[in-house]
Amino acid sequence: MAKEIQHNFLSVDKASLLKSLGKEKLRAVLEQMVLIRQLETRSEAGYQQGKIGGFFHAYMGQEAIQTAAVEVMGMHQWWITTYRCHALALLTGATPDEIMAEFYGKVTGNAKGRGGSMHLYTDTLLGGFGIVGGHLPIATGAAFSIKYQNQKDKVAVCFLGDGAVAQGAVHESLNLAALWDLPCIYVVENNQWGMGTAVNRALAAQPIAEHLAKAYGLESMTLDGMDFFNCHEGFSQAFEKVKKTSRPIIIEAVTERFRGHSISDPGLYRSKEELEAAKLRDPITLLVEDMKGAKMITDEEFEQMKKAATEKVKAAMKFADESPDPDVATLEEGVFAPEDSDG
Ligand SMILES: Cc1ncc(C[n+]2csc(CCOP(=O)(O)OP(=O)(O)O)c2C)c(N)n1
Repeated sequence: MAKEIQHNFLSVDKASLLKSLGKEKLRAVLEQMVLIRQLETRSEAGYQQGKIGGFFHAYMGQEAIQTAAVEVMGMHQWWITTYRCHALALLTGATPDEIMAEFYGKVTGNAKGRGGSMHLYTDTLLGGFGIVGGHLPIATGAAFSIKYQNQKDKVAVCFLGDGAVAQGAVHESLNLAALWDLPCIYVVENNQWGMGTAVNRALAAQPIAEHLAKAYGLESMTLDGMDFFNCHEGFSQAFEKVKKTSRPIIIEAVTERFRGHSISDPGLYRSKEELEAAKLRDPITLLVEDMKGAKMITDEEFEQMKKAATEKVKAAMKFADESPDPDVATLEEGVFAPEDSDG
């Protein structure tokens, strides 16, 4: 039996954070989390109806992490993540319309219908990437460019899964970032599973961030990824530190995904009871409860918020449905392939 890992979460004064963030900001944050959830839930139905094809990896359960990160640092950093990229695309400025049209493979999509759910981009999101750990060298390069151009207020933020931690490119990236003092925040979203493999069966050394950081002489932090406030405080501290020192930092956000690895995964490796227990700490519910406690939202207002998000997503589905397919004649556009030569 793999041993249970004890996580040392950052301690946070939630009451004062609730107060300093205030009602307006927290409502906006909750609205974003609800929109991400609705977009993915409705898309699953679109998938079942055959409107959406290809891979589809839901971020459900993990919403507090990237929502807090973008809220703290603003969308104008360099952002980069895995194929589980729907939330980060929305948070960094992609519209529900263009995301949905991309899911539908339409020409109006975020990547003109060529990327699908795993490859969304914005002006500051360098992409959703399908090769596990393969995007860390890109994030590290983005941090290098920030340092090279002496951009003092900017950082690169790279999300990766627990399943990527043992990958070689991850370690080469951390080594270079530490060696060259690159302003990169590496966030391991530990959702407990790499496809069907439990993290405790895959990684020799845990807690993840503490061990990785020690190996490369860096600072680390462990966050409760289900709790928006814990994430918010952690990202605030990390952002300030990295801007001040230009040293990279490693964060582990402990979380749980509420769906299978992808839409075609029935999740037989995880018991129903385990999943139900995880859902008791749904990040949206936790935030709503905290806001209700501070009299920042009522049940009726929350219902209204959900309805408004659903309407946005339904409109996006209509837009995607009515959009044209890409023209076959454009198939070779935007594709990088060196011209064939004799040599
Ligand atoms: C280099 C590489 N190896 C294997 C795969 C197949 N694969 C796709 S996702 C995945 C699991 C990754 O899990 P994790 O990093 O924890 O991210 P999560 O899916 O949990 O967000 C694997 C092994 C891949 N895409 N790339």
